Amino acid sequence: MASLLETIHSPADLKRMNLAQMTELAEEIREFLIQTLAKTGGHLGPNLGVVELTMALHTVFDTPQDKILFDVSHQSYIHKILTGRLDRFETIRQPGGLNGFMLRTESEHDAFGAGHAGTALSAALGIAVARDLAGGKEHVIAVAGDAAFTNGISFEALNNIAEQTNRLIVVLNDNEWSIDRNVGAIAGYFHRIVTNERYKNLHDSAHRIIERLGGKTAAEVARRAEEAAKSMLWPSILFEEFGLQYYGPIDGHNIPLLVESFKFLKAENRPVLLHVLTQKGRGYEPALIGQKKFHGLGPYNADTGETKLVGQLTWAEVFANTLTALADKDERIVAITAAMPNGTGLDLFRPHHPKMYFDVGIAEEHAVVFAAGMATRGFRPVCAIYSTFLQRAFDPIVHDVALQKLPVLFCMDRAGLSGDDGPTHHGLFDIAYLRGIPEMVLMAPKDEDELADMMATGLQLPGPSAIRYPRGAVAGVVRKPEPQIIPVGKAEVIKDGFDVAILGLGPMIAQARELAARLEREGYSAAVINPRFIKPLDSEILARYAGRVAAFVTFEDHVKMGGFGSAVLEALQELGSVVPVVRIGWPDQFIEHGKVDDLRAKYGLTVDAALAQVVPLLIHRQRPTLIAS
Ligand SMILES: Cc1ncc(C[n+]2csc(CCOP(=O)(O)OP(=O)(O)O)c2C)c(N)n1
Repeated sequence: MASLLETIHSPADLKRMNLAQMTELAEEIREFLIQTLAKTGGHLGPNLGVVELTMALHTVFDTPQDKILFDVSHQSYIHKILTGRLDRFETIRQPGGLNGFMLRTESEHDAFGAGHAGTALSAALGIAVARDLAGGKEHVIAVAGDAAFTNGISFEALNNIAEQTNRLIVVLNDNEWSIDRNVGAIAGYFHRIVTNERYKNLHDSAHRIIERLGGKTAAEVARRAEEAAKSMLWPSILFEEFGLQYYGPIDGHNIPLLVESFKFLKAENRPVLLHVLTQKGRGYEPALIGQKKFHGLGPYNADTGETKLVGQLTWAEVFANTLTALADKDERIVAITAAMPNGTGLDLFRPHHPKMYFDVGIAEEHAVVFAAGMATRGFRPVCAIYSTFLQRAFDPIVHDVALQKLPVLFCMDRAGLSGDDGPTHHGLFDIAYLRGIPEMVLMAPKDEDELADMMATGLQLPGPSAIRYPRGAVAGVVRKPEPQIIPVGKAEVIKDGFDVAILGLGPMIAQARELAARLEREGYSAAVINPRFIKPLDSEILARYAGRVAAFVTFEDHVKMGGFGSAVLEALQELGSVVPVVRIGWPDQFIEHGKVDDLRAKYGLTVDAALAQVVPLLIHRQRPTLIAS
């Protein structure tokens, strides 16, 4: 580790530094991030863009008294480094280590946790109003990216800020990128401000002021920088109409300018917005060339930026290729993403059907209502939204899609534990929130071939349907040349048996097969069932096995409460069955970040755990070996 960085144990150590030291520290932080994240993976690009911005914030403001909130908070790594977590930083996103997002339980400097976009302004306003009510003096600062302003919540907050408080600082961290290029009218508006000639002139003159500062006294530096900061005032009709005084846009890599701007803004007695221009991936060529890739990634070669090739297709890729092929034959199919073309795989669909592809920005609610609108006009919209982000759109799914029986297909990637990203990103609730919605058909494929079948099936249903599938690589099974329509509500019996029936939802069919093999080695006869449908559930099959087996076992990568196992229990109860059900799934608590296999072992989502629970229930079934002896 380099020398200046080693001296940082708290923001006080940063505050002692002069400009030259801060400039050097910024470079050390960049190098440290590049080298460390090469081993751990993480959000490199966004963090390289906010090194100076975060340093300036911690120079001017005093956390934990002052509250700094980061939208999404994937760009809070420098904040973590500067607030006493440098010594643990190499554990970021590692099991038992620092979380990749802000976490209130991790540090008193983390004023508000996040992982989903668009929350910073609302939360900051809540904190500011609480301060006002308590008569406090602390400053509240919300740092939000340009793409966060494509999110409705940010605008709901903007609509409310000026009415509620006189003291709130919003920092618009504008790098023109979401994960992909930022989209929509807001992105266009920011772009017009930045490319405006008048801004350029102001910007150049401010730069000249700052550049001429070399060799001047500290007081002179401060005075001239403040002059520069004030000259950065350029009206933005949009924010002014919301009652926020707009400043900027300023160079987000110019430390004295940032520091002086914050000093100046901190004395303002009205809500303000500072528009800061930053470069995502700054200081690291591979991240500047590969903006999308370096938004967030696994380990890479620090020298070249190369990552290991996965080889095997991912679920997202199979989804996108299948959708492309289906859309080749059906011109009613449209694909919708909420700012996740890369993660959902839809960037593979886009070149084939550019007119049928829609990136609506980080706007899941809008995406779903927009899909509903298209469906009323005969289109077959496919909303590709991660399980965790679709949580945002619960009401549109109920009110706009299902209630009107509209044929929208929801393809939920990252359904199940997401691993390193942690609780903000685990997709563990979708069954619970979709299962109770009338009209909904809810499916989970055991492999990629079945994913294609389910997509084809969902796309010919008269109403809404949803498919959940996990993150990562598929198993690599042989695919049929054409997807087949699956009869709705029909499970697949993979293997018959009479002592126990094991239902493995989606790819957890692997655990079901393994449990069956283990039980058979013990002398029991185990049926393996691929449920395919969580809703409607195949109660015929359940009834058949209820009359035969001594126990059911369900495996699901979802919380147990309200999940697939619960659905099986309810169905059995309605059938009048009292056959016990061993439910294997996630407990009623938030699951930390970590490696999927480790966490499954820790929380009992294993074949061993299932075996231990089911064997006592089979006690009355005599094993063949016992009969023989
Ligand atoms: C509700 C929600 N939808 C999607 C995402 C996925 N996501 C994470 S960061 C990001 C882009 C953020 O862009 P911006 O706010 O401009 O910050 P930057 O990464 O450019 O610094 C997206 C779409 C999310 N975190 N939350």
